[in-house]
Amino acid sequence: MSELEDPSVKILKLLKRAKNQYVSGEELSSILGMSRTAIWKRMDSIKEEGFNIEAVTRKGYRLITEEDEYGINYPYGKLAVQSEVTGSVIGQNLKFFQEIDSTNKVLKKMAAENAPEGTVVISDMQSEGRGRRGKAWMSAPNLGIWMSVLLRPNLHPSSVQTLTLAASVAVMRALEPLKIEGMGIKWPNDILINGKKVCGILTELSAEAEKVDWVVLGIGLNVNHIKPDFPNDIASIATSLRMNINNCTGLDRSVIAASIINETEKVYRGFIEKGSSWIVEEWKKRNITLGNNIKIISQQGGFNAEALDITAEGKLIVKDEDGKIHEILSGEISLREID
Ligand code: BTX
Repeated sequence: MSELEDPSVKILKLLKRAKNQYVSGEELSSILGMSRTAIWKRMDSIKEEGFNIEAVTRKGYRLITEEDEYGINYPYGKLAVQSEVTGSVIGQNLKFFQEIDSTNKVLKKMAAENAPEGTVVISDMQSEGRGRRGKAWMSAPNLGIWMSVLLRPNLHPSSVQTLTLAASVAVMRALEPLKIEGMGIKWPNDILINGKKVCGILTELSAEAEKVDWVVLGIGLNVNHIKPDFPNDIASIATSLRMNINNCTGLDRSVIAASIINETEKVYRGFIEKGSSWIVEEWKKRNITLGNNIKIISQQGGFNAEALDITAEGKLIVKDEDGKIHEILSGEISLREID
């Protein structure tokens, strides 16, 4: 356990590890180096987040959990997420809100005020969740993961596109244990399940000419929605994890959010240590764009092309109908319907 960790998170980890068994106040106090009264006070903060803790004289404390076939259903909150975080940077500083305008907006402000690398903002709901070019991102309460991660990479601004790809790789890696069929990354970083969007990523940055100051990775993941939860205008293009798992009555958002945080740290380290070619390989293994006929839509209009490859910087290489090769940095692409 890291020295900097919140004692409430340490206690929660120990109670979870005990798996419904009692942990004595004495044991907690000797492991954590805190008085038994201090531990007792910390239990309140854990209970406040919705955890069911039983305290019995001479036995100690016990975390009472409910479990279904998809795992234990913990409450969704700061301590719940942090008690599943395994890395040492991302998620150590974590702000959790019930409701805010946009996690990206809040984290960008914190970044400008020198928040440390790895700071994470999560909200149960967003009143002004945003996608690219100011489009609205539906972020209703109780249903999804609306989260932003702050990075301060020592990179040239032109390399940020690779970081965007890295974020989609991290989300895919976190979701792979769910074994959902038909899930993949659409260039650059939407995650689709059988053609419908389950996750969108919005990367925003501040940079000087030669160096990035900060990057905010905003991740929106639909977790527990059923079809009527989506407004009419997106019901036919959106999906959730739950909708793609047979008989699923709901997944634990804390555990999934923490897995995304943990994988983001691993993939980010991989990028720093092994370079962008490693990210490109990881991305290619999971993409659903390359090899397809697609329509490139930009402000200048649209053209049909075949998606051939991506460059080391994450640009999409396409061949148009006249055989001309283009490298595309951003803009919107949509997969062309194939009869
Ligand atoms: P995007 O511009 O690719 O997608 C936006 C489009 O996706 C919308 O115009 C709409 O058609 C559709 N859409 C809206 N809400 C949803 C949804 N919940 N599920 C599926 N499709 C939807 C993608 O932008 C990037 C989204 C990032 C969202 C995160 S949430 C945390 C962070 N904070 C914030 O304000 N944005 C990011």
